[in-house]
Amino acid sequence: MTKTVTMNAKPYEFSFNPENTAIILIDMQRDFVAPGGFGEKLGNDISATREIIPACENVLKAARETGMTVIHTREGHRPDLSDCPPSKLNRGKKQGAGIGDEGPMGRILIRGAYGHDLIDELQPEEGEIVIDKPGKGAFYQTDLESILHNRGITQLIVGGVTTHVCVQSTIREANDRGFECLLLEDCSAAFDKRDHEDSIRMIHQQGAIFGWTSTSEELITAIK
Ligand code: TIU
Repeated sequence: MTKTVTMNAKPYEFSFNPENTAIILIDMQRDFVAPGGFGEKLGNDISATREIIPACENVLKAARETGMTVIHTREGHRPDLSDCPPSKLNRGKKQGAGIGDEGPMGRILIRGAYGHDLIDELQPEEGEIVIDKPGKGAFYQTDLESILHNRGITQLIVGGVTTHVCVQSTIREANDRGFECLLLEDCSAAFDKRDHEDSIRMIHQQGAIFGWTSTSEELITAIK
């Protein structure tokens, strides 16, 4: 039985048992982190989303060595777009990023397209869970909640992109379902650094209203 560990975090220390805690990396897909993808086509500078890759790699390595549950998510849709709400489709097109349109990495945000897949550096290892999600939050219309319950997971350590959209949505969904969440500040990014910083403050304000925040270094030190 692994012991409970405690790490420095905001607004106060975060204690967890690695056996009951999952690392969840949100949407580290080429469509958000590589040139020509959905994120860039929406008019964003993707450089901040690339800067977090080394820290995410370090966390994956430490989590795998510790034997923690690792979960990856991918935002995307069926090739016939039948699971994509017209509202989402229309807004993307207005911004110049049509979900399902042909892009340099295949059809944008379509399952099976090269751009939809996870970046090379953060590919899942055998046995790790990949959740394909149609929405921003990872719980909406997925089997994530039942997978977490089946594994006895009660706490989530979260990274990925973008902090203010899919990462925050997932943390809020998880919080309402009774999971304790910690955001790794240096393993998550928004296209605009202000959105990232504001998200961090929103999550840990009011005595951890949605969860805790900390860094990859604090996590790795705690689980070593
Ligand atoms: N646009 C934006 O900031 N994010 C998304 O559309 N999806 C995710 O955050 N993954």
